[in-house]
Order: sequence, then C-alpha cells, then structure tokens
Amino acid sequence: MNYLKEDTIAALSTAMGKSAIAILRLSGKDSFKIINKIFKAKSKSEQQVKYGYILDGVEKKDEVMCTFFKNPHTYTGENLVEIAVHGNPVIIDEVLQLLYKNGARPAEPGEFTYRSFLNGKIDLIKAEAVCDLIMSKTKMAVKAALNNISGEFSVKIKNINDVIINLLVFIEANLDYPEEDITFLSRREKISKVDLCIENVQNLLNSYKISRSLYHGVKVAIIGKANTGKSSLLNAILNKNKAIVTNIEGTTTDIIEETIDYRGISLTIIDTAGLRSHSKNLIEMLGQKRTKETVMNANILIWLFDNSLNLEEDDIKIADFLIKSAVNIPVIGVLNKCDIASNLCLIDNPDLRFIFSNVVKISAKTRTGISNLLDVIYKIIGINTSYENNDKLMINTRHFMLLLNAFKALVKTKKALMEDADEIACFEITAAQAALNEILGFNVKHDILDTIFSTFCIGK
Ligand SMILES: Nc1nc2c(ncn2[C@@H]2O[C@H](COP(=O)(O)OP(=O)(O)OP(=O)(O)O)[C@@H](O)[C@H]2O)c(=O)[nH]1
Ligand SMILES: [Mg+2]
Repeated sequence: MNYLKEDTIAALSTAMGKSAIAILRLSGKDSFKIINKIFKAKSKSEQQVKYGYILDGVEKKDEVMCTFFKNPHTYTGENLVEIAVHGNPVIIDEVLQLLYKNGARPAEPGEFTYRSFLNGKIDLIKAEAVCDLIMSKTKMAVKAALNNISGEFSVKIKNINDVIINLLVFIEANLDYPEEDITFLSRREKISKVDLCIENVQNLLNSYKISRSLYHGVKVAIIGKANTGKSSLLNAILNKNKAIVTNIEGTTTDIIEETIDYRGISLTIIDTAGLRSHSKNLIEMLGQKRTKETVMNANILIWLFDNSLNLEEDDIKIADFLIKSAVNIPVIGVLNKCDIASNLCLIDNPDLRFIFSNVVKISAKTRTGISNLLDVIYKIIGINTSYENNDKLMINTRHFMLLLNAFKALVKTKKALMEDADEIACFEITAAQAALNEILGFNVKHDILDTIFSTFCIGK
C-alpha cells in the first residue's frame, strides 16, 4: 500500500451512483493550492463554506459547495477540503481527474482515516471503529461502534494501563532500592491491584463473542428430516410466505434465507432441504449436500422434529452427522406440530438429548412458541438484560488476541508476586502493558496497519 504522507490525496467519500450530492475529499499540504487552481468562488465571502464552480480552464464542470478545513483541527489533521458536487458518476469522475491533474493522487483504501491515526487525531481502536460503524447492520451494532469512536473502549484500556504503570513504579523501586527504608506497597496490595487488572481484562474478553455476533450477524440454519415443517418455520419467523410449503417430502431442494433484525441482532434464518436417506431424486440429493455445507457455516442450528412421529433411522443419521461435523455449534432441538400431537420426548431420549443446548416446543402452523424460540436464540448469543442496558463495545479479533496476551501476562505477574519473584513480575507486567498499548495502536507493525486499513473502502 502506498501510504506516503507527503502526498495530497483525493477520493470520493460517498457511495458511487446517482444522488443529490456527492462529497469528494482532498487532504494534504497542497489541498488549498490544488483546489484554488480549479475552484472559483462565486461570492467573495470569507466563510469556511464557499459556493462556486469547478473549472477546467474556463470550462465549467460543476456548480459546487467547497468546505475548507484548516489544519490541525480537521479529520486528518491536515488541510482538508470537502467538495460537494452533484451526485452524477460522470461529474464525480471529471472533478476527480481534475484534482489528480492538478497535483493530488488517488487515495488508497482508508487513507484519510490512516492519516488521522498517524497524526494523532484518533487511536487505532477509534480508527477501526469508523469502518465498523459504517458496516453495522443494526441499531445495537451502531451503538457499540459509536461507543468505540467516542473513546469508551480506549478509556477502559487506559485505566488498566494506569494501574499497571503505578504498580511498575513500586515493583521497580523495590528492585532498584531493596535496602532503602521507603514505604513500598505490601505484597497483598500489589496482588490486589493485579487482580483488578485481571478482572477488567477478563470483562473485555467476555464481550468478544457478543461483539462478533453484533458485527457479523448470526446465521441460524433450520435442519431436519423432510416434512418436519422447516419451511413453515422460516415463514412463521419471517411472518410471510417466503418458502413453498407442501405435504410432499422433499419440497425444498435449495437454500432459502432471509435476514431479520431481532432486537438489535442481525439474524439470518436459513431453510434447508430435508435430510433423508432413501431419496433417489438427484435435485433433492444435491440440495441435501448444500444442507450439510450450510451446517458447517452456521452459528446456531435448529434441528426440527415432527412431534407427531416417532424417532426414525434418519434422525439417528442426522445425529451422527452433527456429532461428527458440528461439534461447537449450539443445536436447539425444536419439536414442531405441537398443535396436533406430542409423541416424541427428546428431553428423555438418551441418544439425542446431549446434542441439544435447549429443547423448545412450537407449532409453525399456529405460530405458537416462535417468540420463545427467538428468545432462546438471543440467550445463546449471550445477550441478557444487563448487556442490553449497559454500554456495548466492538471488540474485534485483533483486540481479543492482544487482550488474551495481556491476560496471560497478568496471571503470570500475580504468580511471580506471590512467589516474591519481583524481576519476573516486572517482566510480565511490562508485557501486559505492551499488549494493551498495541490495542491503542502503539508499536503496531506496518504490515498489520496495512491489513487493517486495506479493509476500508477508498474515501474513508
Ligand atoms: N399441523 C401442523 N402441520 C404443520 C406444521 N408445520 C408444518 N406443517 C405441515 O407439514 C407439512 C410440511 O411442511 P413444510 O414446511 O413444507 O416442511 P419441510 O420440513 O420444509 O419439508 P421439506 O422441504 O420437504 O423438507 C405441510 O403440510 C405443512 O402444512 C405445524 O406446526 N402443525
Ligand atoms: Mg421445506
């Protein structure tokens, strides 16, 4: 990636397409020089926002508004201009080409935010959250990303680091002046400070799983034998006739899915072809192959049973398949058609019961038990009332790995302190501090930064 700081960069910052306005951004030391070559203000106002024309020589290219931001109080920390042109791809391209012709170069992905990070305007947590905020699929995800941008996650890391710095001072003083008669922290006091850090890091680690569900959404696949009511359940959850329902076995031969926002979580509900061994129909067999692939990519499985039937060989085959392939995926056992019968008692079946994280009774036909089923899914994701009411954060895999390193180093620090091995404690707690600082963006290797910012779109 060519993230050269000296260049002045330009890009379209809004989505390409037809719209009322589109914003082009220009940032770098020559921003004002370049814009003044192609922009002629219509009024002589001294205001930051100017109305006028973009000109190629004398030829008018568009009627625009230019907003001038003088460094250092700008998004990038550099001189920055935002040009609001008419949202037509032809105009956008012409104005961009003019900017390039007059000294700017095309911005790389995420380069405006990268400059903001390099110029100390934002830390790495906040930079990453800019992308998360734009990609967020639900209100709850937006809230979490916004909390990161507002600095709530950064403050938590800084608070842990403050305790570590304070501890380091005492441990180092102990090592440097063992004979001096200075009041040092007692061993118990030091350990209780480390415990506090461990607890706070642990709390952040615990938020990782929910963060990932918030960010990526959750895929819920409905599987089971043919005719158990999988498509009926999809339709009941969506509250519309999305999938065809008949009493013929093997009606669904392909994957049918739709995404809903369920109380802040983006849930993709996936209906699959029924699994049965005696089918000779090629299309159905191909559909069953897709069902098995879907299982591998799902986050949660609903294994649907027809409650009016007894267990059959096909159920045992599905159980074998799940035990082999879906080891870490929670499986909800759902008993359907409870409006007509209740023959099957999965709760008591020793061959199957251990597979299920939960067992739920429903009737897809009468829509009984659907909201209970969705609540069970919500709980499996890890969301409870306390999570709903408290501040949410976006913790990504990079943060998680570094938090884990910090956690391990803090546990070793505690052990060393308990054994009066202050030198080891000093080494380990410094390692914990380094891991936490890396979350904020200190001493991050260039290739890691490149990877982070390359996932951004051009113009961010
Ligand atoms: N009484 C009753 N019938 C149901 C219920 N759910 C589904 N059915 C009926 O069961 C039959 C099969 O329903 P589908 O939803 O097509 O079943 P499926 O599991 O998708 O079937 P395949 O696509 O063939 O695997 C239809 O006749 C439905 O009307 C229920 O809760 N109660
Ligand atoms: Mg079906």
